[in-house]
Amino acid sequence: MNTVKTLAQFIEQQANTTTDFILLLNDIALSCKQIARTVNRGAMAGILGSAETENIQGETQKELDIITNDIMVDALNWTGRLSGMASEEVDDPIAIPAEYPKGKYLALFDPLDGSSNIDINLTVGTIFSILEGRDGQDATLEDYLQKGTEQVCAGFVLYGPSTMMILTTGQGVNGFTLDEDIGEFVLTHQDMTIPEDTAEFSINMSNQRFWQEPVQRYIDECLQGVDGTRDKNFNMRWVASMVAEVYRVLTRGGIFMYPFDTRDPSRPGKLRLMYEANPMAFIVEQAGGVCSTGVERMMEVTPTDIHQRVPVILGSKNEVDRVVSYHQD
Ligand code: P6P
Repeated sequence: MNTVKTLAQFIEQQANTTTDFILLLNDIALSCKQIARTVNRGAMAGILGSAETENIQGETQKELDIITNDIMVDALNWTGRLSGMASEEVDDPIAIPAEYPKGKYLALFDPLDGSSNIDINLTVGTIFSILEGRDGQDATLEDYLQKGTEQVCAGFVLYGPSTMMILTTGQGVNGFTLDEDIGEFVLTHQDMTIPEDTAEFSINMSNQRFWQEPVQRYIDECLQGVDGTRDKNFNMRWVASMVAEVYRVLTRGGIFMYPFDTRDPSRPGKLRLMYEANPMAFIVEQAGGVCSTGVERMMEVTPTDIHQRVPVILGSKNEVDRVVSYHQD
């Protein structure tokens, strides 16, 4: 008999998961279901376009960036599971209001990654990372600045042709598809693994003149195809939505890069360590892939700021290892 296994049932059966953790994951899943409905209504809800405000990154916020951030904060701050939160859309860490109990976890998230794609109706998503905080007390800024290796859970939700949650708790990577008839994320992609080889790269080619030599060399070799040293032709994809790129890598392999950019050394990359690169690194490594800055394993980077940026090179092991070796040459 084909028994449907919901997210909660699956996580409950995993080793070392506490009731509090299962309930936290349920809270996150609920907020993402709400976000899915909101995103799906798009223009009909009159929520597309710019909010005429900027986040700490100096990026113009979309209406939906703010709406989805508020959905997550309101779904999580009263539950007693968290010691604090951090969001791409909020400059400082978000304290749990004094009237609510505090728990032991920290939730860090990008509530709507790829939101520049919203107005053109392309896949966007929510990325989240769970750390252990100061049980029962308000988290300090220091509590957030933990290496990616300290994550107890990482996931992302895709708002695309179907709504999916991709999740790891350190016991492999599993994919859950939202069954809107029952309102549950159900297990559809068990033990996802990334092929070690690929012939597909993802990078924003318009930045080529700002890349460092190792990335220039790697992409040049891909573009030379069978006429060059790689002896095979490559395909290219660039969706400009990290969640969509990473999901493609999980399903058919590939290498995704947003590398070091020489334009502004104070901004070593575009993507953020704490709530984009680290959660994706945890997932990619758990699926047999590799995630590096080019010179360091992503999850070993010592954080200095909750919004810090890092160069990101992730995906099929043999291709990422090759790019890392070029950085060592
Ligand atoms: P560009 C979306 O804004 C994002 O943070 C990632 O999801 C995506 O991979 C990247 O930026 C796209 O950047 O420079 O191509 O618009």
